[in-house]
Amino acid sequence: MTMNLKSVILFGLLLGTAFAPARAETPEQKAERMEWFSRAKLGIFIHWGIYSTGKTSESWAFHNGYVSLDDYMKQREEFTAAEYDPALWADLIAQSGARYTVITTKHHDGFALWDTKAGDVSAVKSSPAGRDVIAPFAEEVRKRGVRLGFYFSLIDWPREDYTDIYRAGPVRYKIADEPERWQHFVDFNFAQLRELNETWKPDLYWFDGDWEHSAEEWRSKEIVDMLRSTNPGVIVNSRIQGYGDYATPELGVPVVRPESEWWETCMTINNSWGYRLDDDDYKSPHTLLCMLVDCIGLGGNLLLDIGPRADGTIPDEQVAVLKEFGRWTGKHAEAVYDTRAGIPAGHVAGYTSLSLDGKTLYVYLPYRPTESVEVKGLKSRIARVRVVGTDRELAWKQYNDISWSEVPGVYYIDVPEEALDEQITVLALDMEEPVRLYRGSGQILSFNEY
Ligand code: H79
Repeated sequence: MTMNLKSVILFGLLLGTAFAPARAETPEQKAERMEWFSRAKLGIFIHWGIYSTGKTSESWAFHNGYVSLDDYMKQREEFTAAEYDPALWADLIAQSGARYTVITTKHHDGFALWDTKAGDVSAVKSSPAGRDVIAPFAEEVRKRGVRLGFYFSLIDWPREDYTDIYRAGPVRYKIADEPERWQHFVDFNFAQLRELNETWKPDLYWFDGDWEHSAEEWRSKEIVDMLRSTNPGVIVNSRIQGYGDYATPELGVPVVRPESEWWETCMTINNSWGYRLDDDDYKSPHTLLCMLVDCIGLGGNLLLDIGPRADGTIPDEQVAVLKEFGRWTGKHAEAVYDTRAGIPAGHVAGYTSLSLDGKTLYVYLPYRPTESVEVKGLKSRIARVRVVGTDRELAWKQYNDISWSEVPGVYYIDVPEEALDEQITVLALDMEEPVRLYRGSGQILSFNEY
């Protein structure tokens, strides 16, 4: 039988459909899936585990040889969760203005905070807490409309079937020599992730430790496909060797906008991820709020970390920061959520963002201005200047608005003392049209050119 061109094409199409992988997402579909994340701006990260005794760092303490694995793991005897009040945690998170939270379900030490059936090391089986501490947290968080994220370490250093090349001392084994041993570990990781995914269908996964293995070794693509198969809207951070949705710069706000449209800076509240007895070097609410508006202005989110103690109490300093975040984000909600990246640096001294329609320029002032705030290079005319979170309007003047020059006049906005917020004052510059900027180096007149 001969096939004409039409039937060859038809046959090819049928074959293609049958064997094509799950259809790739269009950019529009991804944007829709990322929508809540884009508007969230603030998330609260929680590092809680057996290291929350405050005596060692999370996992790295034994990995780097500061304590033995045995001594490190002994801390599990102090993981009581005796004062753990998940409703209070969720209240604090919701009150801070965060729209999502990410909790460590398991760090690199392998201690699982939920009732895993896949392994023996968990809050239920190996600590005096004797219960699943993720379940009630998930419930309380969702009751308050806050999105739920799970931190999950791909690495599980203590396990005998795990291996990596960065360990001090001899490598446990090579995957090429013992592929079944590695497969055993991969099966374990899949089993734990399946439990988390099927029980809670979290809104986000925050993987960590991907640098120790390739996508092929972790089976990154299969992990993400597996999670999506029953939890299609889930968002995945970048630390899964190329299969994530958004970038995760750690401990530093970028200086220029990251290439990735979606990103989040994760940040410690002092100098540690987990609770530490010897770290009282807390960043001030002002410093941390500056980081938040810096992220907002560059089009990203801030994931601010707290470290509760092993008994479940949250140190007063951390509570105070969350409360002050709540006051500030509540008052300035208009300039926090539903904004997009601002204008480039150089137009005004301060961080900036834009309303989604581009017609309001938000200027965040991390200082107390003297007399006025200067805004230059703004071609769109200002119609009104408001102090966000108050009913105050501000007067301004414009100088050098010259008819023959393409350089727009410079605005000087009066900011009286009474208008100031204790932390960061936000001005809303309502414009007659979406923002247009002058980005030149000044008009040079032909008759005085040098
Ligand atoms: O959970 C917290 C930390 O324990 C964990 N991520 C946060 C959220 C973390 N700690 N360090 N890191 C992530 C990055 C570590 C990178 C390094 Fe390396 C590992 C530097 C040295 C070993 C990668 C691998 C770069 C060089 C070798």
